[in-house]
Amino acid sequence: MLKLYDFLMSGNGYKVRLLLAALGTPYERIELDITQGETRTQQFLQRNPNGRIPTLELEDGTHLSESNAILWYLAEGTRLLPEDRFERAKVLQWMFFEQYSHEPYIAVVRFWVHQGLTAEQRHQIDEKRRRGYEALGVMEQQLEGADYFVGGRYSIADIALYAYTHVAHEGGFDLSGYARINDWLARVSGQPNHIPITQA
Ligand SMILES: N[C@@H](CCC(=O)N[C@@H](CS)C(=O)NCC(=O)O)C(=O)O
Repeated sequence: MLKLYDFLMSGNGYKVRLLLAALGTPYERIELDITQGETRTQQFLQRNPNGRIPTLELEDGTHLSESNAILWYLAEGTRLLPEDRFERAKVLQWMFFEQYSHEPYIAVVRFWVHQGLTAEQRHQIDEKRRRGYEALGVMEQQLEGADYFVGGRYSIADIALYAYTHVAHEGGFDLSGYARINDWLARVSGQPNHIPITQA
């Protein structure tokens, strides 16, 4: 059986949980407390030298990390990853956007707020939020006349972007002015077998 090394509040971990639930794939979830350094033990570093969840252990004992790589691996051959060459590249485009222009601001601010801000973080937070709103602006624009991010269908691009967007308010982001994002969030949470981020 697949094993997922995870941390419940992590949106990166949630992406994988959301996809596994959508596909109805059974797996064992192993919770590691990242606030206690549990991904930095010698034992875990052998699974992922980068010391981070999510990390997926396959049936043959090999490991895969980086949430969007895991999504790609699990979605291959399913309705959640298009077959068309251009659409597949578009899925990658949005997943790279998520990692470079979205997650470093929206996810990081949420984690800071959750943990309690240090003096240095207090100094940086306005700029992080500004960049987060920039990413939300790009998403709002893309969703003009489109129900989903790629090819008019729900895909792992939506899963990757949903994970931290739907909890952006926990980092103090106000999504009330983003009508298309809100409609899209509702479409994603209305997908069959949807689970909340709080569900282990
Ligand atoms: N780019 C990675 C980011 C993974 C990541 O930052 N994981 C965090 C939790 S969301 C973590 O494990 N942090 C523990 C640590 O850095 O010690 C992905 O998409 O999977």
